[in-house]
Amino acid sequence: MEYIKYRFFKKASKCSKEYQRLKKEHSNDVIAEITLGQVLTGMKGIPLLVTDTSKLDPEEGIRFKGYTIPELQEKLPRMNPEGEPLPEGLFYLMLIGDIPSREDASNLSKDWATRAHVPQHVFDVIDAMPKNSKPMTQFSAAILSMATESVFQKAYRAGVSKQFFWDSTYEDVMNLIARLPHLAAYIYRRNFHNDEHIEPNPKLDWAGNLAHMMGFDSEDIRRLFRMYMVIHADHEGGNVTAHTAHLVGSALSNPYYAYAAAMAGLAGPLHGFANQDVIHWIFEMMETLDTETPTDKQIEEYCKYILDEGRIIPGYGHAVLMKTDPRFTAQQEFAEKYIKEDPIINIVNQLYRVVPPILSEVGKIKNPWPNVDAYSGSLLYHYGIKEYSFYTVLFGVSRALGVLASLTNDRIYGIPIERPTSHPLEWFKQQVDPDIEIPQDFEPRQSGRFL
Ligand code: AMX
Repeated sequence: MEYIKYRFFKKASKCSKEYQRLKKEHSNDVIAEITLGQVLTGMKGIPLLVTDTSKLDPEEGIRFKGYTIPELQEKLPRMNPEGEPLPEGLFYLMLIGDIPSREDASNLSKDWATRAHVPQHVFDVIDAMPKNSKPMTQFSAAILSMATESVFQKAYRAGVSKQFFWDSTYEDVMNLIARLPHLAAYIYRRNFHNDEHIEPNPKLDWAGNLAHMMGFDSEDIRRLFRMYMVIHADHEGGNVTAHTAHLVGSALSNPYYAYAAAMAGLAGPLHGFANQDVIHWIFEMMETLDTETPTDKQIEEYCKYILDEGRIIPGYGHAVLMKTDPRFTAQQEFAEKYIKEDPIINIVNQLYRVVPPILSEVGKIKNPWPNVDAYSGSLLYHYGIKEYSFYTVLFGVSRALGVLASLTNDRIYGIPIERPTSHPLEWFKQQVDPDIEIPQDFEPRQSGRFL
């Protein structure tokens, strides 16, 4: 067993024993109460999932294994001293729980390079789709079609014991992460560069190789990609992508199935689609206002018009966060450090001044502050990746790091199939107002009686 896998096994099997002990000794202890409001607003704030890779604090933002983004920028290994941390280092941290050495990160790069071969039939599946298929449609279909390679599925069919499920899951997870850059770059070159594909360079790091296969070889873009891949990698377990992968994985579907399903969730406008939607929205605003340099007043009026139309302002608000997203701040600092002047970045900064007071006035919006997506598109656009319908695919490549590290944990912990209980709306009415009149044809069912 190679040493990173062995280190994971040693660390995770201790946690697995603790998981099983808690289950055995404390299953009947009450840990939380839930309100009807939480049920009716998307299960917000109910502690329902075990996720060890990262934790989101509403005021402070994300911590990966306890480390904030600025702490990671200081501690994680880099390619060169003035550059950005390597996503390989963050994956190691999320998987094993310790800050890796430069050598550990570099060994992960090499390991992924040896696993990066994408079978031809996956490219054939992509090529069979019309060119106007959305990049996220092609990306999730390609991941699904790669399930032919699942080591877990073969091990399961061969009758491997439950206690070893983590082993073949680990292999799938490493293979899948290793192949995502090639898939993403293939879709990018297919849609936007006349199918002129670029072979991987196994000597490059994971993010650098993705940039290379997309056709970008400058150190500036490699630095941007390393930063982008680190800050988008995980956002605890309840977001749509992470929760979907966990849910589908809990049925013992193989990691390719679980991640393809998660990518269908990431493609939604309230989630990862915002990564591309922000730039689309800015262009739509410039076109409507008939100017590339709108004033604060014009932006304010446009935002009010959008809200009056019952539409959302993408890149603003969050289901958990209540402050400016530290991932937004990390990107803003990146821009301040490396980019002198850019018209779209100027507008993004202008929106940061103008939008929060307007959203605050609406009242019902819990968080008027920007999230990660408010900035990311402007950086990609600045460096020449102007095809914004592709941006969510980059988000998907990055998010695999956290979500698939979690899936490997799920398998070593032996987390069971997820199966919450549902009730008709009338049942909920009864819980809060028992005197309410029940419709004649309504027969309540006992909770948890049927699978
Ligand atoms: N623009 C307009 N309306 C907004 C809004 C925004 N940016 N943010 C929230 N609202 C509205 C909601 O649509 C909801 O309206 P409703 O009661 O009429 O249905 C109301 O305000 C209350 O919403 P909330 O409790 O503050 O947020 P939520 O948990 O329901 O939704 C989120 C969170 C992110 C989906 C929402 O803020 C939003 O739609 N933001 C814009 C899209 C976006 O940027 N998504 C990316 C999030 C980060 C990510 O996953 N990548």
